[in-house]
Amino acid sequence: DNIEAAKRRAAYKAVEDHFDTSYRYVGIGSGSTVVYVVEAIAAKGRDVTSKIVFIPTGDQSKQLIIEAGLPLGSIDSLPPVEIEHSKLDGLSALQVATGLQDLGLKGKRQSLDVAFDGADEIDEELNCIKGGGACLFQEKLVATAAKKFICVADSRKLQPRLLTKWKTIPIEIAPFAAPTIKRILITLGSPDPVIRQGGSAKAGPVVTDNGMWIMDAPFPPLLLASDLKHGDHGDGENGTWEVHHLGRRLKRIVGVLEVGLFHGRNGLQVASAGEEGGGQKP
Ligand code: DER
Repeated sequence: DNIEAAKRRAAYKAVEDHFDTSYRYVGIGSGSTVVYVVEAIAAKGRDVTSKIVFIPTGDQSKQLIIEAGLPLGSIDSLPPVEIEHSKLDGLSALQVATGLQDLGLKGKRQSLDVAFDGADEIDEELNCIKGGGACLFQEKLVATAAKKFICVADSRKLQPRLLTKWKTIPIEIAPFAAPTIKRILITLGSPDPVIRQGGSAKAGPVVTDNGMWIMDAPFPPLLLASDLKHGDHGDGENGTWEVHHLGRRLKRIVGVLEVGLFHGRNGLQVASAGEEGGGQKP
């Protein structure tokens, strides 16, 4: 039908524009759209794909890579980065960790050449809500480990601001902390956070690939640059500022593993600080 056709077109375009045969490590996301990304890459033939390691973002993504005959890697098998210990002489932990002292390693934070993934909602600044498929932790781990994060989505996902059509922020949490996290989210203005249930697929909560639960927290729509006087927060695209700071506030709740807010172009710089996924044109 035309939605599947739109997903496929978006996926083939993303691969055409952002996949390069010189790449060595490629992240593969989760969901139904990324299936077409794998199809488009596999179509390039084994002489291309056999030289590349494909990094999954969960069990579905892993199956996708295996079934497409692509070489399977894993995020914990990537080459390590080394630091010359002499560079730390006389510096405090805070000075090095906050980059006050450039260790010349920033460019080495991303070990993947590119990561392709879907999203549940995207705004015009390429901020995304992710986690509809309950894979957001490994998706963000891989997205922030990639030099380029390509979000692939059909036009249904594009909204003027986040939380327009997709009403909740998926949050991956430690099951034991669920009541406490729910209480805190309510005090932060989320009217009715719910633990995602398996429904007919599984009695009780959905258990993620990491043995965690998903709490879906409804919030009012996020703001965009157009909602605020430019520069209110003094760092360019305000919408991204909103997403970034809401994401960090939610991430700080004890028991939260990861939050399903990825932020856009601005985020690319922040992503290089290893905080959140950045985004390229879908
Ligand atoms: O969980 C996620 O963020 C996935 O990327 C997913 O929600 C996208 O799913 P779709 O491609 O099937 O719409």
